[in-house]
Amino acid sequence: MVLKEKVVKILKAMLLSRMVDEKMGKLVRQNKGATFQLSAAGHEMAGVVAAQNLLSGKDWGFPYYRDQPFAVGLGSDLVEIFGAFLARKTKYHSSGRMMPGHFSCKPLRMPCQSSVVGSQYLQAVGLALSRKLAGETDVVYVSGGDGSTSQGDFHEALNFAGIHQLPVIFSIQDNGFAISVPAHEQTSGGSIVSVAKGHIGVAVFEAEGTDFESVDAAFSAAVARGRAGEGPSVVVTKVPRLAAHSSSDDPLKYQTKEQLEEGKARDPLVTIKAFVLEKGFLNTEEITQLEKSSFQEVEEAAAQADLLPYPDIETALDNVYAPSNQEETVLIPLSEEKIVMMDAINHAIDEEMATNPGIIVFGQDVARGKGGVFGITKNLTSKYGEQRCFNTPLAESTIIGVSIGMSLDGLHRPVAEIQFADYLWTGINQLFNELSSFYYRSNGEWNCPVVIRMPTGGYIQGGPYHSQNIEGFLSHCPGLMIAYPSNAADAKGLLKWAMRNPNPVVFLEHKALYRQQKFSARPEPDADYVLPFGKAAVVRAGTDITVVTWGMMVLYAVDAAEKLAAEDISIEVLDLRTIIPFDKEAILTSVQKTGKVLILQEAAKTSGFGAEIAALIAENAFQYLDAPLVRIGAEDTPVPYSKLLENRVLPQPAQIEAALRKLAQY
Ligand SMILES: Cc1ncc(C[n+]2csc(CCOP(=O)(O)OP(=O)(O)O)c2C)c(N)n1
Ligand SMILES: [Mg+2]
Repeated sequence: MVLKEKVVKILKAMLLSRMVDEKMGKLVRQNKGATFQLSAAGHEMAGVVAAQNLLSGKDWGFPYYRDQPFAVGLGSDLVEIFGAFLARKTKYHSSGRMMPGHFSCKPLRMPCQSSVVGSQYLQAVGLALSRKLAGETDVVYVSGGDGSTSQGDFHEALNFAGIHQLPVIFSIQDNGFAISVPAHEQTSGGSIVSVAKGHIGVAVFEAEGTDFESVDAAFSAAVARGRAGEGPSVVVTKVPRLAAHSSSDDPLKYQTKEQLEEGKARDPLVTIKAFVLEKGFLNTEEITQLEKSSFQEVEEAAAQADLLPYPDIETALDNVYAPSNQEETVLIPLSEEKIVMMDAINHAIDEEMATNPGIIVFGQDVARGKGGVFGITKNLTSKYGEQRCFNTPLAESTIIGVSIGMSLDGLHRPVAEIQFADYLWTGINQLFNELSSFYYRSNGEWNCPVVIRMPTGGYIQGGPYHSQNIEGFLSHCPGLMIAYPSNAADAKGLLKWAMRNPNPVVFLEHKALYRQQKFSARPEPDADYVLPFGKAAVVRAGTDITVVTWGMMVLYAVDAAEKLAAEDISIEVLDLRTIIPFDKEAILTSVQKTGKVLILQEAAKTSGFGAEIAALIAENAFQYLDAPLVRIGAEDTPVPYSKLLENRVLPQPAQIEAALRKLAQY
């Protein structure tokens, strides 16, 4: 594109974005259906010039909430932008689910943005890895403010992008404030530039956000570098924030009038117009004409958006989970010989990798001969190559954030490992705030088929940090699916279903069951066997008491039931197999039959998943109960290391038997 054409396009997009902001500000002040605005005034040049250096529809963008100029510069429909601002039914930008300024548009390759400052970086990096693995030459743009660079995810993303030399352009729009916090309280040294330069393999460019040539030079160099496969870049652009942080903020609480005036003197619209005049690309009259037509365009878009319908109320419940078409298949054992659960899990992944080239395994220590600290992914690297089973840095947020990004273009299905469920917490934001709700908050536009495997559970003297059971926490996160198998056959079938379904799954694997022979080892199902989530198994039928349980506790329940059968107490053991969704019908049917129930969980008792089951029964089967329901869980303490102490805390067989006897006598 010749320079004149490019600069005029940039001026037009900058004008449009500014006028959209001004119109939105008016609508908020007039109370015209909009309650909140994040103005991008002052940031226009950084976002628009970046967009103009990309190939719209080919390259990818993760613009943050103040990067409307990027979204406009890339070609977003203004009616849709106003529609999202007014929380109307729109095709893109979430259809009333996200607050204004959260962009999402599949044709423009802009995945749905969350409100969490800084979590976009790892997702952009994951997507860039997916594109690179697929041999594509797209580049991935991701933006954020100066405040966002304080987040660990930003630094994790630079590290990962550097290791893999990914085509990512990190655009940092440095306006010197994060709401009210000034740069010197935010970043050691006052700027992220020197820190970013410390990342080997990452190029750093600095630009003045009011100087077209400086911004354009930075982005064109960064894009060229990414396109040529030379690796990631950071572009730090100094920009003024000409408006308040948001429509709820008053900058006079933390800035003087003089400081605000100083900012206004650095208006990029003034400098771009001066540049256009100086170069003779347009004369004053032509600029005025362009301003008039842009104003008209913005007014018309706002008026059209106001005619859009509101979302239908009942759609609030739609798109929590993407539909899965994987039906249950018949279990045909490969032979009579039993295999242990860890081998069943390995075989499930191996078989899916063999048939689906999109499956990529990664995590800490998972590659090559080690195959994770439990050896579950052993030899997958030698079989499928370094690109399909690789180690990640020791960073859980990276593992989950990268998984999200990798899943977004539909080419890859990450099957990631978190080394111990106890260490999920350093990555929990990417799971809880990002992965689980991607489908819902984009109103079904983007889905993330990601499986995250986690060894879990106690009884192995793992102490407080290798014994946790976290299914109760995870069950309180709409959008996630959770499996917690008790035996090899279920583990294989459930994991294969998980790897073929379109939703994010947490797959909990009890460490004490990996090699368990007596109960958990089973004849191996053949490669076609899949077990859909949400179907409990009646492990043992009975008539006097129902035990509802899952994971390792299934073994204890079956042992207790066998023992008590000799005392003429007939116990039905229900293995939930999956926590979300869980089989409500099977629980209620069994409780109706027996009239007595023990809910048995390994996790600490208070607010565990057992409490949810108790509530289900109390709400729906109270009239069938012949005794108060009983719950057993661990003590409400962390799990201590000493076997003596661990036994005191975790549920024990004698305790379970005693509770069942007491229930039988009630
Ligand atoms: C993780 C997180 N913490 C806090 C917030 C609330 N918050 C929203 S924007 C913001 C300031 C961000 O500043 P910066 O990254 O510099 O971007 P700017 O708004 O200045 O463009 C804060 C604290 C949030 N959204 N996410
Ligand atoms: Mg800022």
